[in-house]
Amino acid sequence: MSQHDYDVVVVGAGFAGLYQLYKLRALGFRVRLYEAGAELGGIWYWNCYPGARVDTHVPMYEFGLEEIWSEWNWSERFPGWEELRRYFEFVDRKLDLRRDIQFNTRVSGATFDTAGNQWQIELDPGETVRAKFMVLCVGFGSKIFIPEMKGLERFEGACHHTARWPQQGLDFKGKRVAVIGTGASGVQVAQVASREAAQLTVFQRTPCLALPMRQQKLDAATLAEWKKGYPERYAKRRDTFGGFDFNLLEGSALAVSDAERKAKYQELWDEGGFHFWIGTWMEVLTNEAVNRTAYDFWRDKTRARIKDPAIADVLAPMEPPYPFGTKRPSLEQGYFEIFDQDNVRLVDLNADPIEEITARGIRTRSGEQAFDVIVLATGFDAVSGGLTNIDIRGTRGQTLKQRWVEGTRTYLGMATAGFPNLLYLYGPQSPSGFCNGPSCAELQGDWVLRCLSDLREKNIDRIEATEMAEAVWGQIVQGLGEMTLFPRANSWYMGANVPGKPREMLNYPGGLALYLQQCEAVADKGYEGFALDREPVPPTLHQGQPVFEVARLMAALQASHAADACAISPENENAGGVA
Ligand code: N01
Repeated sequence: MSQHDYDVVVVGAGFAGLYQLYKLRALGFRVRLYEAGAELGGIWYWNCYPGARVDTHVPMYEFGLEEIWSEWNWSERFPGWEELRRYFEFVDRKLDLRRDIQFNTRVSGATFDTAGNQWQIELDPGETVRAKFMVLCVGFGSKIFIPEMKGLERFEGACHHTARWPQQGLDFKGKRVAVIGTGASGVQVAQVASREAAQLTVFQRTPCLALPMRQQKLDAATLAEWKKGYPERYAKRRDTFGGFDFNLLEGSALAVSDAERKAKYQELWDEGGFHFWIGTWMEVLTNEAVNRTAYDFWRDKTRARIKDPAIADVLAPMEPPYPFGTKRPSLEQGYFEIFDQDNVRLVDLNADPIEEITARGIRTRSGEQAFDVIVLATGFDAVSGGLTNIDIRGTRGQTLKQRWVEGTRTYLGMATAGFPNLLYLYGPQSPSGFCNGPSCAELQGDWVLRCLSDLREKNIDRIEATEMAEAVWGQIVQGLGEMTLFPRANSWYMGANVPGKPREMLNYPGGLALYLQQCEAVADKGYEGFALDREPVPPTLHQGQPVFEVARLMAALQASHAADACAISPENENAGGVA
């Protein structure tokens, strides 16, 4: 081994990459982590726009490692980016991570050396290292998306994408601020700008069905009490849909009366956070009629907070702009009230589209408005973009980008045929976007650790997904996706936010629990569906228990779709569900 040969190169210093580094090192692997940013934190290094805050509650949005949570105390239930950065500094000190991390270094490309079963990895700034395995932990949002906008380069004020915000900060005080985009980032930045800016204009293309965050200050006494239950709460993550300490409701939303359903919605609403989204009945995400009851509940609650009915029609229209929950609901803290302020204006881009960006500001069909700052809260080439952004060349001379030109192809959402010894976390066709990041980092991450340890123990030098297994996995992911309402929205879950990107279900929609069962069964059966040292392990996917689970889930979803035919109507609604 030369000085620059590693057993494993990990890419990305967010939750997933840091967990890999810590655990691989403990297992005795020679490992090196490369990070494009100047510090730890992954997305929390880049996301430092005003108001950036996590939408997942404590203690789910942190490592489930006792050596960390036992000593770390958050000040809020939904921490802001500054506190998240302090958390990563603490994790670094406790786990002594940075000695194996190279910052300000982007992995720009990689080629597989078939003779040596090694990746030759190109770094920017220029250096080449070699590693037997490469584990990509680049997150779902490492490639930002900026839409084509005529004249954008001409704007003379400050213009920044939320995930490339200046590290030194940018003050809104006394300025005229434009926010384009109303996803999680847009909502958060608009809330702050409404308080600080002289004038704020929010440009909305699609309404954001945001939910109340219900922030809470935390103190040491509260946390000490909570911590008694942390082990159980962390253990529960693996049995749930979204890797949280709560789950989708058992039973059917159609089996309860209208009053009972509303009472349950109210309870979830009062809990705050994502409870109203993925703590509700699965049918909300699969059955149009049930979904409509959730939308109507959200709409009525939201409209009651907006004084001007014309603004209410744009923010919370009477008819759903898309099925509730099929675009990620942001969490808000007084978002809908800002539009009652004199310094805040809402532009409905469907009625008044942007024609061009000018040197002074933004010209829509109705005229030009001058700005000092334009905030591009326009999201990401999510889930797959961070992976295809790296020039990774496999055994067939093709890059990952070329291989996925018509849609992503993966096995278990972690490997692709033609790219041996390459594994990726939080990637396409894994629970990723539907799953809490730190939960996936650890639970999906544990599978990678087991895999690399098993290969080492058995002296296996090469692992590669087979095309057959890839095809089966693709069918499972797309099949499950078609039984939900997700394909009906133009969301990043479907790759539909980036023009020209193939439209497909990018995230495994069967839930984390089922996903982990399937991955573990594959490992238990000697990595079926993979080729080990070029020898395919015959796939028996159709025989394993987890696949029966998938079949059961598919049947439940199909039944729920059939129920659409006898949807809830005013006549049968009060009778308690489906006729
Ligand atoms: O990005 P988004 P985001 N003209 O893609 C609009 C995570 N996250 O950065 O809906 C005008 O959701 C676009 O409009 P439309 C979280 O998982 C988490 O906000 O496509 N507008 C949309 O409103 C989240 O889901 C946290 O019609 C255009 C917006 O830009 C994910 O990141 C914080 C446009 C993009 O919304 C992405 O969130 C931040 C155009 N040409 C992010 N193109 C927390 O946990 C796009 N838009 C707090």
